[in-house]
Amino acid sequence: MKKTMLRKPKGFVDVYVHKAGAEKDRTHYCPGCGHGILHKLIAEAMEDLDIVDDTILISPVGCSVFAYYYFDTGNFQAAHGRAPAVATATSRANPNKVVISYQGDGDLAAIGGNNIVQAANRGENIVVFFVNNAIYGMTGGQMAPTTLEGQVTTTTPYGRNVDTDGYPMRMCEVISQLTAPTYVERVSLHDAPHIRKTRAAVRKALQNAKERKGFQFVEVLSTCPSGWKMDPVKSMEWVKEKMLPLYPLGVYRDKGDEARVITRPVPVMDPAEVWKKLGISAEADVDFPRGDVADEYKKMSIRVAGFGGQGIMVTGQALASVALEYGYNVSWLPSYGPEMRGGTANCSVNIQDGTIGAAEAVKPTMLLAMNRPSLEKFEKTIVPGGTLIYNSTLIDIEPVRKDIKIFPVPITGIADDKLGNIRVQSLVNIGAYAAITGMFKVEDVVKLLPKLFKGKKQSIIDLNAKAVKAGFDYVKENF
Ligand SMILES: Cc1ncc(C[n+]2csc(CCOP(=O)(O)OP(=O)(O)O)c2C)c(N)n1
Repeated sequence: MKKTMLRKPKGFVDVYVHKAGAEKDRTHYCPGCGHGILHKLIAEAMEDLDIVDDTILISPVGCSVFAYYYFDTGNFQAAHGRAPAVATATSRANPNKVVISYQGDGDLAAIGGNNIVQAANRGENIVVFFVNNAIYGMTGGQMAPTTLEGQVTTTTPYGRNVDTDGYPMRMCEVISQLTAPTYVERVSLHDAPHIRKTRAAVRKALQNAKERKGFQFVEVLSTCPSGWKMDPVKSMEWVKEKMLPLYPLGVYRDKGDEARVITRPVPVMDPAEVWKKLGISAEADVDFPRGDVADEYKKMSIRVAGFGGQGIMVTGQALASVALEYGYNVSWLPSYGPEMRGGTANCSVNIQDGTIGAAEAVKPTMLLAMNRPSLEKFEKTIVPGGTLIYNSTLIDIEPVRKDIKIFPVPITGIADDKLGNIRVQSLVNIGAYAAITGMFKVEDVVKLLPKLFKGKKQSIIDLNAKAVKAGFDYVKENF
């Protein structure tokens, strides 16, 4: 006797672990939701095409956000609407993988509208499964670009009015206007025969992807009983009666045998290769031997903050550039206020051996505050035991922290009164930093100035050399 065994397809993990300790044998989707059906069709197809271990699924924001609970594939979580961009990078870096971008209509057609059009236009080697349930499901039923005319949602309580809310967007029609896409089809999940057609479309798209045949787009008309405030059976009928006339099913593009296998150069990951192509010498121009640096200054996370025009960014860049020559790993991350000059500006610099994780100095080991608002804003963020250097020329208040080392240095005064040029404040900062941390030697910084100020007059380089020394000497003489 023939035995039928019911089991999960291999594209799914065995146990759905929703939260630590909460293992479930069912999904988080609402009863009657189309996502579960489509998930299953994809999981089965992946097993049959033998691509489970070769697939990376990008799950975006929306009800599909938890796709990683279910699929036994690689997974990246993408910001709302950005799955096609993440899929692009994933596919380019892993040209032998099948990359799936699984998106809802809010995600794909609203916030991610441009992302999807650009990825389609580039003909990325990705499969897009576009679940069109005519509503934002996850957030409780707001209007989506695909919401029907007259359809009541929480944001269109009187029904979608095309004059104020625009017309429902037909994404298959939009995507198939572009030249690059290989395969574009609209299918539906409203009854068994159509689920079978959806099954075929899913397989075709994944087969094409397995053969690296460019951009595959399958729009799946789906149900959202919770968002639509209908029971599952009524939802199925609603798709048939209301959605089908507006969103005709069928193949919108099939290049068939004409489809080209798309191969692209893999991005070069080796910096030495990139430098070679750009004609930059991979060798450091100057290689400074390190001096003795106290343990507390061996792993620096620095926030430099002040007014725009105070040399905040140059200070950060100089810190990172000099440290690089001592063989540290460095990062520099600028953050500009709305104005170029006079507004607030700050940057984060990391200097350390080993890998730098976050570039932003959220909890800095050192704050270099060039004006009062910066001190007031960032003093509290310094780690206990950290260091504060502040510009005592402009800051007329006392720092409040008692658990940090504090160095008031009249940076503006040294630059302006002593050296006669307020624009050299940045290098005064570097001198003070060198004296406090022992990380840089003044003569090394001076050696590097022609590189830091490439193309500038010798007199400017000389003045900055004086500035480094002045900052260094001030700290040495006063602390
Ligand atoms: C940047 C950003 N904006 C808004 C949200 C809120 N948000 C979460 S899901 C969602 C809509 C998702 O709708 P859709 O893509 O249609 O997927 P569905 O839930 O219907 O499957 C929104 C607006 C968010 N998470 N991130």
